[in-house]
Amino acid sequence: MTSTPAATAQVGVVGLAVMGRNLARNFAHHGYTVAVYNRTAARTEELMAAYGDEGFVPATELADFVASLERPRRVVIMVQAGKGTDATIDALAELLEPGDIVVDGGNAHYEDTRRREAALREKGLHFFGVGISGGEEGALNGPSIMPGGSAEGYKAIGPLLEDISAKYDGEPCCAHIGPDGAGHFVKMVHNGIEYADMEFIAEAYDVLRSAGLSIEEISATFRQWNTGDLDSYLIEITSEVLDQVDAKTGKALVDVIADSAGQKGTGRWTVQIALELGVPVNTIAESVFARSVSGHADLRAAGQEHVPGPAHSFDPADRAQLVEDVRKALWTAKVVAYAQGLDLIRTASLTYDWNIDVASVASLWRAGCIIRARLLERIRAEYAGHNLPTLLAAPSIIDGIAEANEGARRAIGTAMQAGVPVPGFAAALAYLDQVRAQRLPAALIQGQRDYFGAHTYQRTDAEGTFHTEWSADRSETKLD
Ligand code: NBP
Repeated sequence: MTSTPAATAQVGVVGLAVMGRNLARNFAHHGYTVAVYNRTAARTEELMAAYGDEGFVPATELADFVASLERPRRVVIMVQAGKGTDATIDALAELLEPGDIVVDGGNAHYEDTRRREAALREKGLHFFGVGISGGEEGALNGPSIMPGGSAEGYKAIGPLLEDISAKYDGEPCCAHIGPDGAGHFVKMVHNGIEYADMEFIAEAYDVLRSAGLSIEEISATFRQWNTGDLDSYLIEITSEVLDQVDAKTGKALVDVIADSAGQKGTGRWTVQIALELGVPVNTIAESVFARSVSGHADLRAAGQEHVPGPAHSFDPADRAQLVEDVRKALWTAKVVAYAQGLDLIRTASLTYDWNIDVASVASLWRAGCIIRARLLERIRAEYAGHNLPTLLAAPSIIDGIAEANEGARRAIGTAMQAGVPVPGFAAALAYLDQVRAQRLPAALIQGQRDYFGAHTYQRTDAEGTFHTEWSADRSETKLD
């Protein structure tokens, strides 16, 4: 380009692969003039050829892109997470000026976001790590948006993000989550819960299939469940996937898809960080490990050949009862996964001083994102104005667990007896039983630790720290 373009665009998007292109169009559909730039000019040309009349200012040079933006400049980066994001930020930082706003809408690790935010703050730039959920369709028509960054910067970028976000009862599914990495952290936990939700649905399907229900019957069951408290995007698409017939073989598509589940890493990050922060998220961990087991061909081949056990199929005495019991197991497990994910967010918020409002997090997951579900409105209402130690202490959740308890236990017990793997369901139930136990066998573990490593223990009936002389006369010493 030869002449400097006039600063006419209210927002710019860098990175025009599927997500960036759709987000740019979403901004345009809301009346914004959108500057667009992509490293490889062909993508910009493709966007202009297909949708050039929607309100874009294209640029082939990053400097021209920056020059075409009104001040403070608002730039949304939608490039591959990692090196691509760093390269783009570095190039932009050379061209932007204090007060400008840089948004990373990719799936960045929140620690990277903290590092980038600190580096750009030094230059007087506002950096936002923004979690965006909803896939390509959401990016175009309204995603759930989780922005983390300065309160001052949010005043300039927040209204635009709220405009393009999904709406629930007219309320935007976008709100300022907190500073620096808070938005990307919340998006990561969203994905962790998504892993768990999907695993639970898969386990429910497997139990019903093993009990002799046809794919059509299971699809109809999910459709029915989607009219009640389990109403959610993931349940809805499950019916659609189960209904799909493979054109090549005439079989149900699910029967010809290889049973090895992939992952891109956000579920694993959730578990890694939960381990570091000491927050039990066993349902999410089991979901990540379940995908891992599915991909271990050698392990599974050896298991199929050598490991004894029941037949992975059974004949239920009462089918209708089984279906209802499985629904209760699914609901219970789902609640536990939300409780664990929100607990992780609460703990991270305290650790990093993010001051995250859990009710607000639940509110912006109500539409637009992959885990959107009817239950989230109830969760929002339960957290609003209450400092719950756990979702499991919320009155309506307590009632739900009580109502589902017997059936959920029966379904999980039946599956285990029949050799149907239900690691997610079992983890959820074990967690409930752990947190409600009056006494945990951790007392015995403390005794063992003191025996072999003199790690000491506390007593239930006295203050202080104690050690038993295990290899001598087994008398007890009080250490402080
Ligand atoms: P991709 O993750 O496939 O990335 C492709 C884009 O990154 C292209 O525009 C490419 O430019 C650009 N890029 C790369 Br690769 N390296 C670059 C570099 N060094 N400098 C500048 N640009 C570079 O795109 P996507 O699937 O649209 O996702 C974009 C972001 O959104 C990712 O972080 C992703 O994790 C996140 N996200 C995706 C989804 C989803 O459903 N796909 C959902 C939510 C979030 P080029 O054209 O020149 O190669």
